[in-house]
Amino acid sequence: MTTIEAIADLLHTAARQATEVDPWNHGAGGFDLATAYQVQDAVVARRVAEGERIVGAKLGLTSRAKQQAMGVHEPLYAWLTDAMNHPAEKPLRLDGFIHPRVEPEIAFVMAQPLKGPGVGVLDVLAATGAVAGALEIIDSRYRDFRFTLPDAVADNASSAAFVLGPLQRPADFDLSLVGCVLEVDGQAVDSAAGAALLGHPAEAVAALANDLGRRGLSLEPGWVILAGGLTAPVALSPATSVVARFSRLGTVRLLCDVN
Ligand code: OOG
Ligand code: MG
Repeated sequence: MTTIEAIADLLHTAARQATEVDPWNHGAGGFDLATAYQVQDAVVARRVAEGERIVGAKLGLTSRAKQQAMGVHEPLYAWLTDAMNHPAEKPLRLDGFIHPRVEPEIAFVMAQPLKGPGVGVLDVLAATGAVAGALEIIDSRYRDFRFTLPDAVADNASSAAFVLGPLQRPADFDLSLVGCVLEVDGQAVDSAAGAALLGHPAEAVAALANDLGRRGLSLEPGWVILAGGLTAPVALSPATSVVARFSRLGTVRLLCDVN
């Protein structure tokens, strides 16, 4: 078995068994970013082999708040599957997670295929069928949620679950000015505007389309794209209640089960 397949096995097993593993890139002997994306593909292939379906992609570390919180200062991308799509009305059971955290995001639902290179904000908006507020639940498989950029990429960028808010037409409002207030157990703990994501949330989606285009891949109609955490993430515990209130995009709620 190649190293790539062996690391993918360890990360996939860690996710399935909700156990932590040590990151590889503490010092010498790690792997580079290109190898990390190969591991990511192998991790996602294991999910697909078990019956999950790719339903979209996500950007990560696109805001300064997220980069500072994780100590990693470059964006990355990863894949979303149908099993990660958590219905808003259902309490989230935490027993399948290691150390879950939640972050507010802005989601795009593609109506047209979109393929880089050369994709810009206006191309993204023209190919978008709907936008929504969202909550992403991330759950790094690494001990203490600590990693380097290649580690996080290999781990499919901590992807675990996401909750979509009400879908809105991407009408005549500016997504960079959309405000978000994050409330945890009834207290406002953080806030941000869409511009936190590389200046404009659609700029993040354009970067994804351009990166995937270099690999011959496009964003596909129906796909959900998460543009990246707007604020620092917040740890989830049993019975935690999370509400993200967005201007223009409505409200997204997540309630964690009591056990
Ligand atoms: C890596 C995934 C980043 C985001 O929105 O920034 C991410 C992590 O922070 O664990 O999903
Ligand atoms: Mg995220």
